[in-house]
Amino acid sequence: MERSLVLIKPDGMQRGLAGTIISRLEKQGLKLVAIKMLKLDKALAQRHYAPHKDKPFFGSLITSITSAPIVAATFEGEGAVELIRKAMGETDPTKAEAGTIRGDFGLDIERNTIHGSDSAETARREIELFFSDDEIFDYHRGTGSSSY
Ligand code: IDP
Ligand code: MG
Repeated sequence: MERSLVLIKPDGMQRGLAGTIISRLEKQGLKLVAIKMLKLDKALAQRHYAPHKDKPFFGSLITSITSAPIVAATFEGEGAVELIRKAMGETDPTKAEAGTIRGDFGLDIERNTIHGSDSAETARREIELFFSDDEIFDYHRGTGSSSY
């Protein structure tokens, strides 16, 4: 089953959106299998965003993601990566469609409230950075369909 890493970024936390964002993804049928609150240190932030290390915004990205506590979560489900990317909307909230998390709540590209893995392979790398195996839970969740 596919997994994806979600982070509620400091701007999302400051605006009290952690519950709302987690709730949207849960209601979409994705299964929450790990969750924690933490303040990223520079080393973890740099590892997480390593693919962007040569980008001009890397410095400010590290400064902002380490500026305040965040919520990290792992969701599981068929097509979890793509479903979450769709629910997030475009990176730039001004381009994200209404009804998406960034379209509804994002302020600008640096304050776009949420991180979600961009591929199943990226997700594996990112989840390992944030969660140990015993922090990721295996349990049954109904699909919410008529099988109730
Ligand atoms: P994503 O979060 O939609 O996957 P990425 O391209 O992976 O977007 O970029 C990671 C994060 O870096 C973005 O969420 C955003 O906060 C920040 N970022 C991306 N592009 C820019 C930019 O052009 N200027 C400033 N920050 C940016
Ligand atoms: Mg990305």
